[in-house]
Amino acid sequence: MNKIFIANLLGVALTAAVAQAASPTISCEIKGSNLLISYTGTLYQSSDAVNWTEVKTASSPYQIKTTDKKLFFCARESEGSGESFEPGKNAASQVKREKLDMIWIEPGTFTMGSPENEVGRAWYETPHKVTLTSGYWMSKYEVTQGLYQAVMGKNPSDQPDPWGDYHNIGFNYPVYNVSWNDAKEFCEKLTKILWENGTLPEEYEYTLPTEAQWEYACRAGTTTALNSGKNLSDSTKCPEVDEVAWYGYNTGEFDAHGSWTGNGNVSIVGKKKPNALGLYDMHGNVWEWCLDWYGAYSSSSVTDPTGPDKGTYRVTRGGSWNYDAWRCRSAARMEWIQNEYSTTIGFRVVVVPAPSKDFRVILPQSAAIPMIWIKRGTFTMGSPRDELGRPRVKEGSEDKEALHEVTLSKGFWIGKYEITQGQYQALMGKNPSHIKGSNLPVSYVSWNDAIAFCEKLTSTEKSAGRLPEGYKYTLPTEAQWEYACRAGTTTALNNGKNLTSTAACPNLDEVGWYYFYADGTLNDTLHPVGQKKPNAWGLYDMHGNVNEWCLDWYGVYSSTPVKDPTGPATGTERVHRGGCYYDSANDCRSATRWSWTPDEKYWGSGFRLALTPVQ
Ligand SMILES: [Ca+2]
Ligand SMILES: [Ca+2]
Repeated sequence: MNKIFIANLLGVALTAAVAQAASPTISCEIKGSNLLISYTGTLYQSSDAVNWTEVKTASSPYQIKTTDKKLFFCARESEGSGESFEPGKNAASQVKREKLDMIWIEPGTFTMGSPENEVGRAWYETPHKVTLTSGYWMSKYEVTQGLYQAVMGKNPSDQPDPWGDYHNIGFNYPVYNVSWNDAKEFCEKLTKILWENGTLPEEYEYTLPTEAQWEYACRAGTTTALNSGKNLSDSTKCPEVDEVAWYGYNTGEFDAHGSWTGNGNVSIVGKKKPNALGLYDMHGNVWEWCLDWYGAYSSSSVTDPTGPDKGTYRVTRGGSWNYDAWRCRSAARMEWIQNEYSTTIGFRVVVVPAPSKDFRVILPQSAAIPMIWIKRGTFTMGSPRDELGRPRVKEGSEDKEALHEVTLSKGFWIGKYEITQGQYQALMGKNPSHIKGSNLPVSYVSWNDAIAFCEKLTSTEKSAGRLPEGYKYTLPTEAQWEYACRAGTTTALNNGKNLTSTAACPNLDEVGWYYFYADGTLNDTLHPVGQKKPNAWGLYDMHGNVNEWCLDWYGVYSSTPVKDPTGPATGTERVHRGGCYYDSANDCRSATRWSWTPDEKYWGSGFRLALTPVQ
C-alpha cells in the first residue's frame, strides 16, 4: 500500500471573495494537458498549500503542465510569504488542482491514556490497551485557512473572538472558529468533490479521526507525555513542550497565578518539530476536533473504539496556543459542545474506508429487507448479436436488445433478494402468491401492486423518520436493473458465462431457478430466495425464480450512448426482467426483456425493491 496518499483535486474552481478594489485577481483554466493561470499582482505557488514560493519568471497568463507538482496558486499585490496571504483580503486564490499530503498510519496496538506518574496527567486518562485493526491516512498538518477557503469558499477565521480581537489570518495558519459540525461539513464537501472528480475511490472518505486514531498517530510509538519521547519537567511552563508545540508560554503569557494575560496567537503550521511519522502540531497550535462523543475510558482492552453512541460533548485533542503545558500532552482530552467554535479549535482530516452503505429496512413482524448499495457507473446494455438465446433481428425490424452505452450518474440501493411473501404480508397484510411460503418470493403481483408496495413503504418509513428527505422506495429502472444484474459482466449470465443451450443449461443452473433442474427434470415451483450463487455485487436470483417488474414503460432502445434512461414517457406495457421459474434458459439472460400491461399478473410475476433519489 502507498505510504503517501495524494489527493488531486481537479477542476475545483473557487475564487476568494475580493474585498478591495486593489486586490489581485487569479483564475485558472485547463486546456488539454496544460493549466493556464491568468492573474494580476505577483504569482505564488505551493505543492502543499503551506509552503509558498514566488514564481519570479512568470507573466500572465502562466502556463504549466497539469501534472506539475506545484498545484496550489495564489496571487498577491506585492512580495510576501505565505503567512501574509489573507484569503479574501490582500490575496485572491484559485485552486484548480490541489495536492494534499496525507500520511499513512499502519494498524497496531498501543496504550491509550497516561501512566499514573505522568506529570500533568488527569484522572480520566485511564491507561488501557487499544488495537486499531485498520490503517488510515492522516493529514500532515492541521487544515489551513488556505485549504478551508479552497474547499468551502470562505474563511471563518476572518472573524473576531468574543472580545472583539482578531487573530492571525493567512493561508498557512490553521483554520479556527470552526465547530465540529463545520469540520464535518468540510470533510463531506472535500469527499464529494474528490468522488465526483474520480480522484478518491467511492469506498473511501475524508472524515475526522476518532479519538483513538488521533492519539495513536500522535504518539507514533512513544509512551511519554510528548511525541518527542520526552516527559514534562513542569505542567505549566515547560521547555519540552516548547520544542514541539505552540502553547500558552511561547505565544503569549500566563501570570504568576496562572491567569492568561493575553497577546497569544495561532502560528503557521509545520514550524515545530514533527513526530516520528512526520505529523506536525499534534501538540498545541489549535485543538483538533475528533469524531467521538466524549465519554469515560474503558479500563480493559478495546478494539477500534469510536466513543459512546451519544453524548453532550465532542472530544478535542492536543491543546492549543493559549493553554498550559499539561493540556498539550498526547493523552490530554478536552470536551466541547459540537456547535461551539473558538479561536483555539481547528481540526485535521483522515482518509478511511467509507462505511458500508448497505442496510436493512425493518418491517413489522421482523421481516427485514436487506438493501445493497450500487455505485454509479457506465456499462453496455443489451446483448451482442451472436449471443446464444437472444432474439434474431429481422432486416428492417427493431433490435430488442440493441447494444448501447448507458451511464448511471447516481448510485442507488437495490434489494439483495426478490421481495418475499413474508415481507409482502408484513407490509400489505395479504399474500397473493399461488404457492405459499414466507421465504418464497411474492408472486402473482401486478406492476400496480408492486408500486403500491413501494409507495406504502415510502410513506411508513418517512413517518418513522428513517427515510432521508429526497429519497423514495420504488422499482429499479430497466437500466438500473440490468446494470445491477450484470455487476460488471458482459456475458449472457451474471456469473461471467454464456448459455450452452437455450433450454436446459448447466451455467444457468448455477445462478438461477428456471424450468430445468440440474438432473433434467422439470421445475414447477418457486424456491426460497438466496439459494443460488449471488452475482459479484451480492445480489441473488437476478436470473429466474420470479420475473421482476421495472419502473419503465417498454420502448425501443437508443442506438447512441444515454445517461440515466427511464424509458419512454408513455406506453402500454411495463418492463419485466430476469425470467421466472418456468422459463427456458434463453428467457432468463441478463439482457432478456419482457413486458406486460401494468395490471396483468401471473404465477411468475414478482419484484425487487430499489431506493433512489426522487427525480
Ligand atoms: Ca494541534
Ligand atoms: Ca428473479
